[in-house]
Amino acid sequence: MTTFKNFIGGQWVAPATGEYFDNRNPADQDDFIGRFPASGAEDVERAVQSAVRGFARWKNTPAPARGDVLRRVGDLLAARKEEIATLMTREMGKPLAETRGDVQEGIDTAYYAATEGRRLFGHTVPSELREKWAMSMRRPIGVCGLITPFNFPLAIPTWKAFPALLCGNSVILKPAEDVPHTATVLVEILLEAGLPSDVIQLVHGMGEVGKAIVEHPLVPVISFTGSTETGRSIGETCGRMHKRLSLEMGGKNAQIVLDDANLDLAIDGVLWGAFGTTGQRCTATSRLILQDGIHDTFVDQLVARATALRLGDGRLAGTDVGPLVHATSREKVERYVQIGLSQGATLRTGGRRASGTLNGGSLERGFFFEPTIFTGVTAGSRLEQEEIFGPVLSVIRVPSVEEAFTVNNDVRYGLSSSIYTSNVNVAFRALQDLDNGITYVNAPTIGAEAHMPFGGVKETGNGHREGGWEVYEFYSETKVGYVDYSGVLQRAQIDNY
Ligand code: UN1
Repeated sequence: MTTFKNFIGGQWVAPATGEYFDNRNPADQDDFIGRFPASGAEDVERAVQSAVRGFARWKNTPAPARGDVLRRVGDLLAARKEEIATLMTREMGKPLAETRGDVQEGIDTAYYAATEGRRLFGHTVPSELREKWAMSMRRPIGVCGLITPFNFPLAIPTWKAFPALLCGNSVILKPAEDVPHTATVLVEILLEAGLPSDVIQLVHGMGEVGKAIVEHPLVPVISFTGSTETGRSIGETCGRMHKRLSLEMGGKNAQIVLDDANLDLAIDGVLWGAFGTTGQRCTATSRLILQDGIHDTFVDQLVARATALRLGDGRLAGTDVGPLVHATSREKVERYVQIGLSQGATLRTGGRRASGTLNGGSLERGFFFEPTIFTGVTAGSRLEQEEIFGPVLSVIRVPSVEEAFTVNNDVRYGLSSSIYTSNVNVAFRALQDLDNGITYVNAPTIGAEAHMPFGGVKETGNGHREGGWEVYEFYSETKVGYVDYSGVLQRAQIDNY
């Protein structure tokens, strides 16, 4: 039996609780990966004490040198890309092409962070007074508590950890309990690349570990990706404790297809957006808004293509769609199928657990669910409004561009949206009017690139962005410096006016 450990205080250690949880392959519950620490508040306390010491030293390491460590991390991830992709697929199910992409997103994030070590721009501006210098610079903040989800087991921890580290902070990582193996390998790589061992702490476990991190007074920065409900409660604690908080939460993303669209391209797009990662992306396409003129033809072709998707072990060539991550997420999907049926939507394909064979065994050993499409979904119904996080696509029929925009915007979330049209004016209107953090034109709702800001409006986020240049502002504090070299007292706003 493989028993894994936490990384706390510069060592791989067993949890103070003495307790563990099992990690199994969601495609085949008979495939046991290992047992991982079910840690508690005492483990978090040790991690924080060590991270505070790590911060004191790391913040004084020059940013270009911090960047050099992250460049080596990128090199090591690249060298081990195939191995990490394979263990990630075994751990959470999505096909190898997608886990390779997940590792690549981490590599991209590492190389971006490495170069940022030679930027971290401040501003120098003219002073309103003579012989006086006015400038701003970026300072690290302290210990950052990072709580990450299962769906991008490598990429999302790197989105948070690499900019946090580059800015000179120390990090406590609490990965989702579904994907502890990938996080373990990431920490091994950070250490191998030369990160001082008290600058990174890895604490495995369930929700109480995250809670202990969020509530710890010596952790001033929290970044969380997950459900809106958990994010709201983290936000309440962080508000009370004056913590800096970045939230990435739910989505109910729509792809709009207008009558003038390239339909083949739009079908490829929605299949990838809705059923890639088994619909378990914050950016997944869960609504398809079709204009009247193309509705029927589009649905017929889409249903045929979705029904032909091959479910299976993501490590095998030919698998299009892997399993859901665990039993409770499949139960949630099943509940929403019932909700859709009871609200009068028409089930066009899927709607049930998959049967058939897997590696000579049965698909029933995993949490497989057939790609599911409902048509006749009413705007405002629960199926249309609520995040499902599974392979369920709701089709809404609209008469006009205006109505398509209204339906897109009329949900509580606002992460990504997509529009297929050949009309450049309408495309630019969509960029302007769709209430989302990201809008794609003639491309699906998924596919954000690591060097661009990532995040959503309304209940998807709290105004911060991951990725790109903006995330470096989240993980650093602005400091302003004035240097008066005139040799006399100069009173701003007074002596010069
Ligand atoms: C997420 O859905 O949680 O844009 C992240 C994408 C990926 C990242 C998704 N690059 O789909």
